Formats: sequence, C-alpha cells, structure tokens
Amino acid sequence: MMNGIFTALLTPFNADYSINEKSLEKLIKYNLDSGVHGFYIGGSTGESMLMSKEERKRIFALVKNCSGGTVPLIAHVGAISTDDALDMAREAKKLGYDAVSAVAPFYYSFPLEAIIKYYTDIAHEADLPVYIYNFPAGNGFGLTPDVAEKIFSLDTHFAGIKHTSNDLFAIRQFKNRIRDITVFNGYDEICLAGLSMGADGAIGSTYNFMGKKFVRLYNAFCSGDLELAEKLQAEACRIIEVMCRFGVFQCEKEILTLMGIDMGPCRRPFLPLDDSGKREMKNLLDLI
Ligand code: MN9
Repeated sequence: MMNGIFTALLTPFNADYSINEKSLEKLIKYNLDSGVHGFYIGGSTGESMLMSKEERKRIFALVKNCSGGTVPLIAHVGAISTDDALDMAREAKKLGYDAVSAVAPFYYSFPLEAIIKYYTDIAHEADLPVYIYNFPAGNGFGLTPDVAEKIFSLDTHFAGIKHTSNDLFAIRQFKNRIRDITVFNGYDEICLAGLSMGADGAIGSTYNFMGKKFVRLYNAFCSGDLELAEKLQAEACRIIEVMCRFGVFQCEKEILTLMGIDMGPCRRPFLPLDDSGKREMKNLLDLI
C-alpha cells in the first residue's frame, strides 16, 4: 500500500512550449533529494489536459527512465475519451508503472453509468492498481462515498482515491466504508487536516518545491508531534495563499526557476506571470 508525500509533477517547457527534458530530469532529482515518497505524473499540475496523448506518454517514459526505480510512480491517464485513457494506461503498464489514476470524463456531463464503465474499463485494461482522481471543482463530477463504494466493489484493481476536494468528512467515509482503500489528500493547503481525517498521504503540486517541508509535516504527524505539523502547515499556507492570487502553476514554475531549475511558461491559455507576481515569488523564496 502506498502512503506519504507524492509530488504531482510539473512539466517544464521550453520558451516554444515544447517539453524541456533536461529540466524535467533536474526536477525529479531535486524532488528525490527532498525525500518525497513518490510521484504522480501527468495530472492537472503536469498540464496534461494541454498536451497531446503522445506527449503524455513521452512524459511517462522520461520520468520512468530518470526516477531510478526508488519510489512508486502513478501515471495519470484520465481523458475525455475512454480509448485515449486506455491507450495511456497500456503504456503505463508496459513501462512498469506502479499504478494508474484517472479523472472522470468531462465536458458532456456523462451519466453516472458511463463514468463507472470508464473506470472499470481502465481497471480491466491497465491491470494495475487504480486511483480515482476526484476533482469536482475541475471537472464537475464529485465522487460520493456511495458511488465510490459501488465502483470499488466492481473490480479488485481499485486501490484508492486522490481526493482533491475540501470535503474532509468524505475522506473518513471512504476509509470507513471501503476495505484497504488508500486515500491521498489533494489540496496541499489542507494536507494536515486530510491526514487527521484518515488520509494515508498527499499528492500535490506545491511539493515540487516544498517536498522537504511536507515530508517533515507527514513525519511529524505520524510520530504524534502535532505542534510541529501545525507549524509547518501554517508556513506552507502562507506561501500557497500568495500563489493562489497569481496562478498556482505559474508561481510554482517561477519559484523553481528562481531556485535554478528552468521551468519555462505554462501552456496557453494559462497567462504568464506578471511582474508583480514575479516580485512576490522572489519575496517568498526565504519562507520556503
Ligand atoms: O495535485 C493540486 N491540485 C490542483 C494537486 O492543482 C487541482 C494541488 O496541489 C493544488 O495545486 C494546491 C493549490 O491549491 O493545493
């Protein structure tokens, strides 16, 4: 079973928006040195919805090659099309990934039965543990404990949920009602709250540059040092609050660039970080 702090890996781009493979390697190395317990590849943070299927598969291969096999890797294969998701899931399996994850199909407001079938198709095809990516604010589908229970009863590959939602009660419900489930907290600003409601770990974007802080927080929580865990969460929240004002991914890329890993821009239609955002990120550096 997986647990701990997983970095939802950013995708560095060159100025022309192509994938910056050198920086990706550096970013992975930096995160491994920070002590993170695993990687979540090609999710929202990785700008996967702004990438072609071929690029997403390329990222899976690059990360697999440079992560050295020391930590578990979860490939996000979620797509609006089941066929695309299955194609990426097959690739993840072929590359030796430890698990796949998928956001629910979106845009057409698919009926629940269609969404359930999408997930069981992925579970069947990937033949790997499957983590449902619950991101109601992003794709309009909220995974309730009832629906989760139903999906998990349909195929033994279902292993867990990446819960990117402020509904903390749901974490406890998933844990109480589904045997052996692994729940990852999804919003870094409530990481400690998620852990205290039973989450086994956390997957997040700010761990790209704050991995060390959150690994300390996780260890403090596990060893019962709540005072330290709270202090670290408060520090992180001060940073995340500023980033939310300017655009989280743009800010993360700016911070890492300032730290020496050239991350480039976010893909359009994300707007570039303006000058006041850049100044604020410089000011935040000392707090990291
Ligand atoms: O992967 C991320 N979720 C999204 C998790 O970006 C949708 C989080 O790490 C957030 O970026 C972060 C800031 O809100 O908590």
